[in-house]
Amino acid sequence: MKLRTLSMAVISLGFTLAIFLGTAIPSAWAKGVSLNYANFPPAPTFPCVQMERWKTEVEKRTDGAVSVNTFPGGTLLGAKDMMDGVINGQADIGCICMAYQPGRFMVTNATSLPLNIPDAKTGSLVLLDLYNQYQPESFKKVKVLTMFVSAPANIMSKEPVKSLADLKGLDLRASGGAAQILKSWGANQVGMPMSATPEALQKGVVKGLFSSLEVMKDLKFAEICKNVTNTDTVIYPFAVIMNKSKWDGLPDKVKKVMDDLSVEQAAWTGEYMDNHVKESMAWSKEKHQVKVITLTPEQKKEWDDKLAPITAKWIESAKAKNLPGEKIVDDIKSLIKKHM
Ligand code: 3IO
Repeated sequence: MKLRTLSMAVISLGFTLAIFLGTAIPSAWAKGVSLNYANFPPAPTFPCVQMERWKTEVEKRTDGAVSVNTFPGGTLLGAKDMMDGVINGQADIGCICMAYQPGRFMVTNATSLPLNIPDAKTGSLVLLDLYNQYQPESFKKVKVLTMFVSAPANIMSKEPVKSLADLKGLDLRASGGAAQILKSWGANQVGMPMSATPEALQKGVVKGLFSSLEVMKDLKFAEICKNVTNTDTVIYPFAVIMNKSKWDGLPDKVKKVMDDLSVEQAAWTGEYMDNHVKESMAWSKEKHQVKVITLTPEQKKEWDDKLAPITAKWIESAKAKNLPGEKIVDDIKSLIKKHM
């Protein structure tokens, strides 16, 4: 009798467990998640190319349980609304260019000081490391999915820029750290996001721009800007951010897929960028007879010397905001060595 009661108990416990497991731990990805991902520039540009790559990888690695709906070209959020739009939940994910709100992202924008980041792959890994090391206050309201940078900026212009004299008072478009560089060289720097630049160039509001050269092809700037002056100066830093409560609500397995992608995505985007700049310039020379101007070593020194005060000034302004300015700059320099 006793034995029978016991076996009954074991069997019913088994049933209960089976039902419990069946409902509480269903197949790993059972709950479908749909995410809206906003981006500000047009679809052919690198921030959007990396967005499509991230979408493909996430959907693949979650067996389709996560679907990502991408919105390039500012169709969901524009360049300057991106950060707050994601915080407010207007989009689940967004891609921001930190240069468009330089005061807001002090620590990470230090990567756009003239510290000679050699290429986008190195820069992307430096930026992501710096972010992880400092966990800046400015990103506390969001989940950072990855970060990456543009290739070093060069001058694209309608008229050739062969000297600082040619640059004097010239209306060129740039933002953030890159804008400080243009000012130091005596250009008339005009600030606006990349997404507003095609129209400004078309209308003649600006006579050129200062950014990475893949836009010569992706935004067809080679049709208007027939000249490139190689300066290889500073990068533009970017971040991909997610709404915090949306992130908190994701299954752990999904979170792991996204966290595991973070560094890989930064490296992938940097590498894509570096290769694409070469492609873009080959295309620009061949299809649009774009001329490349290289500074002489004497000129390069003259131009670089003008930039010397920028970092010192930034360190002071960082200190004024209670940030360890010197340490941040030193850390960026060591991170460059680490990833080069
Ligand atoms: C950039 C921004 C959007 C699309 C393509 C791009 N290539 C380089 C940048 C950097 C940037 O944000 C800018 O404004 O120059």
